[in-house]
Amino acid sequence: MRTRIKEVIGIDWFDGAVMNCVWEGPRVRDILLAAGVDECRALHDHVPPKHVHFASYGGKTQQDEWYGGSVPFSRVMRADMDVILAVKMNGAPLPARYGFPVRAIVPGVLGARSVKWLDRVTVSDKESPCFYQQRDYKVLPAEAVDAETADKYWAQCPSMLDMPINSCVAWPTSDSTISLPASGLIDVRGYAVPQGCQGPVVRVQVSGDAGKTWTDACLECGGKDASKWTWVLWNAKIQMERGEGRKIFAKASDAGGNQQIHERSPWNLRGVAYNGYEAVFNLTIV
Ligand SMILES: Nc1nc2c(c(=O)[nH]1)N[C@H]1C(S)=C(S)[C@@H](COP(=O)(O)O)O[C@H]1N2
Ligand SMILES: [Mo]
Repeated sequence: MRTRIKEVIGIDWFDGAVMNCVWEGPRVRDILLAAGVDECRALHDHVPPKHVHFASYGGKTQQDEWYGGSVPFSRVMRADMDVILAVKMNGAPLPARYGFPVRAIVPGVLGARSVKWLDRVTVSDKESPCFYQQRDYKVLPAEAVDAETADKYWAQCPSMLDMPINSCVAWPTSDSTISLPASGLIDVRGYAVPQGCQGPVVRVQVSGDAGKTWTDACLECGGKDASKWTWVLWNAKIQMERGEGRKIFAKASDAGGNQQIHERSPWNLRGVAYNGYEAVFNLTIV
């Protein structure tokens, strides 16, 4: 958002803020049931639980005394949402920096809710009071242009949960120069992720002529047989012409019928939830 539209308050993630690996651990649902949180009773309670908080009181964070986040209780209690407390990553104990000994994993949801170094789970009628739930990770309206004008919107805007459908081109890269092969076809490779829990990605279309024509990419792993949570890696050969300032568009669709719809997403102050399909820009082809 900063690179393509205008300045934001946020870190430059570029195309790399994504995690795809094998997580293992019990469902939070089963832990809550074992702890006596009864789904039926919960539904009829005077103050029904609405949120499940994950917290790590191990140390201060930049903006708060601890780190925490919450997700809807109804999501956690659905076995098919796979909200787990992970104790293994890719078959081995969690590495320290990824949350050893235990962390929450909320697939399909922004990473901020997957609390690392977890030491408390709380069922509550309110969202987590942590700074990162209340005053961060929200898509603010365009009127919020700096910290001051944003102030009144934090309480009004919903906390982010499901991430939007997205695709990224890993090769070729923006601002680079490549030579056109004799075939006239450029090899393009990337990944795509579905919207929240509505995966898998079922189609990726690529354009080398600013959207006039689209070519279907080949889904290398994943496709309709993929788990709904995983990314798909894809490749395509597309016709492009020599010249400067060339662009590549990549547009994903998922099983839930979601598709990237904007060339560039509408701007927001924190620069979050960007999923424009303009994937490569300022490419020189010689
Ligand atoms: N305890 C703790 N958990 C945390 C954070 C943190 O600062 N402290 N950062 C969150 C954010 S914002 C993200 S994006 C993910 C990053 O997870 P990763 O390190 O496995 O990529 O961890 C989440 N869990
Ligand atoms: Mo994050």
